[in-house]
Amino acid sequence: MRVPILIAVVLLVPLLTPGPPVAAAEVWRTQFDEAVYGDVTVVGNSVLTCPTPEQAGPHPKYSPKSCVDALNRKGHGPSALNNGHRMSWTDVDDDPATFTSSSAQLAIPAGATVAYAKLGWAGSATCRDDVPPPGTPQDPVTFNGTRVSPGRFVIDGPDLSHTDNAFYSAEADVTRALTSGTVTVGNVWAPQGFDCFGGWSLTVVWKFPHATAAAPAKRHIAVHGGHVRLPTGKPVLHTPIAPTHPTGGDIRVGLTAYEGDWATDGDQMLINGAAVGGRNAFVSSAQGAPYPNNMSVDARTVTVGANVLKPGTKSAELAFRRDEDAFLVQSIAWSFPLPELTLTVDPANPAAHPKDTVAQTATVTNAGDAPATGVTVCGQQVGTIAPHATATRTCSSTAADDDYPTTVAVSGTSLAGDPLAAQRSSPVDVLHPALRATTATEPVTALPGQAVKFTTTVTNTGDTPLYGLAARAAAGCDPMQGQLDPGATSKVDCTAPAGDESGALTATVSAADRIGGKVEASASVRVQVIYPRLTISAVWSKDRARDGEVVTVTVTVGNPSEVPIANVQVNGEPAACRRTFPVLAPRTRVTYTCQVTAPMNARLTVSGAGAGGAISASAIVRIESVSAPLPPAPEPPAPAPDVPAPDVPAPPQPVAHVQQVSKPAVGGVAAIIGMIGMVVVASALSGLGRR
Ligand SMILES: [Ca+2]
Ligand SMILES: [Ca+2]
Ligand SMILES: [Ca+2]
Ligand SMILES: [Ca+2]
Repeated sequence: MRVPILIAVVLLVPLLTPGPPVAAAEVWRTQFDEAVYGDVTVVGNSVLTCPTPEQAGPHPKYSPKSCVDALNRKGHGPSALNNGHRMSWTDVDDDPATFTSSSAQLAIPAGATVAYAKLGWAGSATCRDDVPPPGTPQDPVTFNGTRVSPGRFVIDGPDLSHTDNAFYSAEADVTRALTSGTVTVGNVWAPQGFDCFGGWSLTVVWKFPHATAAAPAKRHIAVHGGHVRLPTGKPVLHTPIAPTHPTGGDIRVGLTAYEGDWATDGDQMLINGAAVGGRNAFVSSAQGAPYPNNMSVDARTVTVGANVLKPGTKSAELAFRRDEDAFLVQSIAWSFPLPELTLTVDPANPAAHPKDTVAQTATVTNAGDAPATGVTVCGQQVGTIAPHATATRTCSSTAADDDYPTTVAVSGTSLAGDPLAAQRSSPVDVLHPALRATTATEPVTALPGQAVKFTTTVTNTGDTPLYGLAARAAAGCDPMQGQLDPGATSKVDCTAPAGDESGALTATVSAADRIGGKVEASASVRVQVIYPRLTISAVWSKDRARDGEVVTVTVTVGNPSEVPIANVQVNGEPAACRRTFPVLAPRTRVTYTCQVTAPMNARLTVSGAGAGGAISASAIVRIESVSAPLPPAPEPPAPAPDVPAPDVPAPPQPVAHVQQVSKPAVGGVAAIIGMIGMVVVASALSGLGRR
């Protein structure tokens, strides 16, 4: 395609490229160079397409249909090239001010932000039988309706052969203007005519602030821009490019090029001599464009095998070869995978007792798409972890005396020597389980062998909840609650039999903390074993009386024990001395008199109700007849044990017989239990003597 080329290299925005103009080709400018939790996306579209039959005019050399077929990768030869058709503008926006426009769909993960976005566009400066649009190639384009001027503009120099058209290219940073979704670019300057092209691409680096499902590991993104022209006179072009960051994983390369013809092959892109994309690398295939061959722009990402770049190398040689085709390369965006070690520990919050061995399972995952090597975790060698593979080790430490943090650390390197590290600190809860048990400080009174129910108060005096609380005592305890938190208190009732003598009854409570640390506490209640007793004594005013003479007898009934005794009955003879008292309070006695008729020789018996006769005592009343022979002088009366002198005046000349109190028989204990706890004031009942 013979075209006079008179347009000089033009550089706009000198701030970006200070100094004298550089040669149009062989220069890559690094525009973005950062490891991010993200990746690079490239989309684009053409602004020229096949002519309608009207646009093609009468008797076209190749039918417009053959052009449309080529859009869908059908056909071959000149009829499948833009070279054979009067390429015409597309204009999809509703803006009459734009003469060209087209759209592409940009999809970046939800929640990602744009780290960098550049809009590139290019077109034929001239082409055969062209009808140029208004303005000039360096005029602003519209980007989603907003005018965007070239940040950098390049146009081919005059050194092209007569078989090449001049191309221009332009780029602008649109990071701030970019939104996800449909991208529409208008007014890309391109003439209509044979072999004309025009199109645009958008190179977007998206990222998250931290690892996410969409970006589980960082990738090193390096975006380079240029105007790398491979005209018909140049079969191969070598361009060094840096930086690179290969780490042994598959690499993605985002590419933007123009005027690569699908129907002419033999064109290659080579990285360090290895061909990427086969023998027809430039085919005007753009991500986001509706046709597989848009006849203007290559804008897409390709995957490059891990062995193409040696891990650790900082630069590469990018080469372009051509046979039939000729093209312009504008952008190379590397996306190098980086290994990334992530660490989880289980348990995440260990618990231990002082000096215990604390064991945690460390799970190390390489979240990246490149291998991690020389991996060690808590001092243990793991070696290489392949992309997305996992290794586990058990990490152990000795527990301190109190809560402390423990840290598991993992380290390694990428095949490029990048240090990798992760660590996880876990608070170790050092448990000090402790339990305190108390009972009432007041002693309990009980009969010998009596089942005594007593309450034990249990307090968790440690720093960790206790579980499985259980109490035990000689005759059993109630069930307890399942959990007792630190500082909390619980009560439990237990039963144990009193012995024959006063002593202690003990309950023991056991529990365990959440890692099985057992604790136990005991508490005892003092038991005063009591024996109910009754006493009775009788004195009479004269020992000898005439038959039929009335003699006064003074009877004293006492309860010398520590418990009230109910339903106290004085029975027997003489009948006049019988009495009933509802209760006799502890350590009280009552005294009363009765009139009996001489002579008398009888026995009075006192018993406690419910005792079944088990508590009893008796006293003899004997008054001789004056006609009877005089008996020997009686012994002087002796006071009943534990019974103080009565309040009533002592009868004159007392002559009495005092019966010793008796202990209750064992069989009577149960019946006496019911008396315990009753408090009765004897005087309120009888008005008789009390002390
Ligand atoms: Ca062409
Ligand atoms: Ca328009
Ligand atoms: Ca090609
Ligand atoms: Ca071409």
